[in-house]
Amino acid sequence: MSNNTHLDFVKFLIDNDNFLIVSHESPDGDNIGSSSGLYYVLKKLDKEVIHVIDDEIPQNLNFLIDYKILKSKDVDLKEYNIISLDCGDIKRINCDFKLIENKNKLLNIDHHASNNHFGDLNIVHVDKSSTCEVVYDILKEYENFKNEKLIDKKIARSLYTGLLTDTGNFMYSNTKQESFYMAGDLLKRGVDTSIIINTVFLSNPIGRITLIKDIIGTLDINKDFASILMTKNMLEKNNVDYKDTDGIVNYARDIENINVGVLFKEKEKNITKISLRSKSDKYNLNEIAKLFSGGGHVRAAGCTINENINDAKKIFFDKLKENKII
Ligand SMILES: [Mn+2]
Repeated sequence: MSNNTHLDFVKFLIDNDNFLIVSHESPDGDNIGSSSGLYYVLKKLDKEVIHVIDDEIPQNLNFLIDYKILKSKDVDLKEYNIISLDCGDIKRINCDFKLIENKNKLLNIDHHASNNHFGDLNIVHVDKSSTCEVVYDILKEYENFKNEKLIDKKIARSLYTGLLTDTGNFMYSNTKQESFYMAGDLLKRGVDTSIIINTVFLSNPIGRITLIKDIIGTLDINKDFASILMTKNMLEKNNVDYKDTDGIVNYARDIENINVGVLFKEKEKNITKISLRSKSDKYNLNEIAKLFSGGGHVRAAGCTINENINDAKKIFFDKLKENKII
């Protein structure tokens, strides 16, 4: 599968006027960071741009958005190009499929190993830490091509946030030399890192902490897999929204002698979402997630099993045993 060049994308942005930015369901820092960053870029270039998310945005990422995010049903556009960010699979794009059908061109910018180049233009770099890093590279290409500055403080803040969240604050193995160069360059452009750190990581509502306490109570060890469960009842009891549960799977992963953390999330009575996180390359989580029609990266992936949470857990581990993975 071949990629378009960054310059192809830059020229497309210059030559076209109407854009619709979309990303994956359950928005995370890289999703909101890359989408809002590119939104501010397109506004700055005097393009018509709207940002569509049919999901809810996590409370700790709201500070990145100073405009109105639309729902698919509110979109009334005749001619537009869709830019899909951080989305490994066209089916995971979080908007009405009719919007995708009626587009002019679909541009696919991503870093997921599972990405099958579903766009008319594809810039997919699986070696990059985050979609924010891919967007940053494209914007640098724009700056070189036009010989003008584009990335300002606000754009830099969005991109820095996604870089931080997808690298686990530069902790994960996807953190490369280029990630630090990018961080350094964004600092030079005026990013206030303390606001980002405080807002994204150091301002947990108390309910999230009591929720984590309940979730950790379900800890179950299976060889070097540690699994935890999150039920709708726990969310209601602790007054936490499903959208504000990103990162909780790490508590299962970050245990001595454990390689993989698994969080089973009761989305609906018979819809269980599964988050997988690993701290080594012993298992390829992208391949494990694919067994259940999901995907992602080697060390971070997700999938869905349409069963109740306890059955989903059994089905998951039975399948791993069946495939001689554990
Ligand atoms: Mn990402």
